[in-house]
Amino acid sequence: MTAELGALIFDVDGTLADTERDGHRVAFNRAFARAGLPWSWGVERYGKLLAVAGGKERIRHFIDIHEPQSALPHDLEAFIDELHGLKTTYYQELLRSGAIPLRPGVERLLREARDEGLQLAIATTTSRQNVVALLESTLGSDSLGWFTVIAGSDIVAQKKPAPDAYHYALRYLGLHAEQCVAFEDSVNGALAARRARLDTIVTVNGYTRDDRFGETLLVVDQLGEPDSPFEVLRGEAGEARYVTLDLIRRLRR
Ligand code: XBP
Ligand code: MG
Repeated sequence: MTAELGALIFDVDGTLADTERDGHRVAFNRAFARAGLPWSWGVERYGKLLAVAGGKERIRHFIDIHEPQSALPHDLEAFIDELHGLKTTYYQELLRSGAIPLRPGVERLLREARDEGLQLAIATTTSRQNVVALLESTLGSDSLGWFTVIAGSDIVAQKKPAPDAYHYALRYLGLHAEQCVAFEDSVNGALAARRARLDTIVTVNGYTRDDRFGETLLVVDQLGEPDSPFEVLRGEAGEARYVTLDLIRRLRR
């Protein structure tokens, strides 16, 4: 028998909001310019760089491939830390300016889950401070209290595709994986959720539409709203036109 649904666990970047192309990418480029570096990550190049989870890891990967290290400061780790700190400042500025809304259906589903007494959690590769900035700028500061736990890169040992953020969230929720459903947008994220034995619903975005996600409950282009239905890319949603708790429960059976 399927365990009763107790919590929804959300990824952040690409899932709660389309933060990558017009958020993180733009902030990286502002940081590069500020640091006097002749680097600029275009939309397409950034899509390829997204295969590397984590902003600092992404910068290091870029350097490994494109930049002779001799041209950079000797203490590469400190250099990357500083550059990433700068990027985080620009990213949060962007969020606080209201530049990045939540994706369709996210607020509706969060509210439905709260109304039904389900717990909510976040499992992300970005930092808690970035999540706080996103939630405050979209749902208001009270919304921080909606989430039992925000499991971010600052508290777990390994970033996705490792399952650490999900394991941490599950421990905090006091629930088993069978009692929860994860929401992801990327291959690395879906893999992390699966490694934590979670059922997963994937909402793809421009960068991940053609990716293969392995075993999932459903792959859609968005959670959808009554007046703007989702497109089902993989799985069977029956008559449903947008993701609701009722649909999630049916998919889990
Ligand atoms: C996505 C990521 C992050 C962001 C950048 O995380 O891989 O690295 O691209 O954020 P998720 P940072 O989808 O799991 O939330 O620069 O803070 O790493
Ligand atoms: Mg993501």
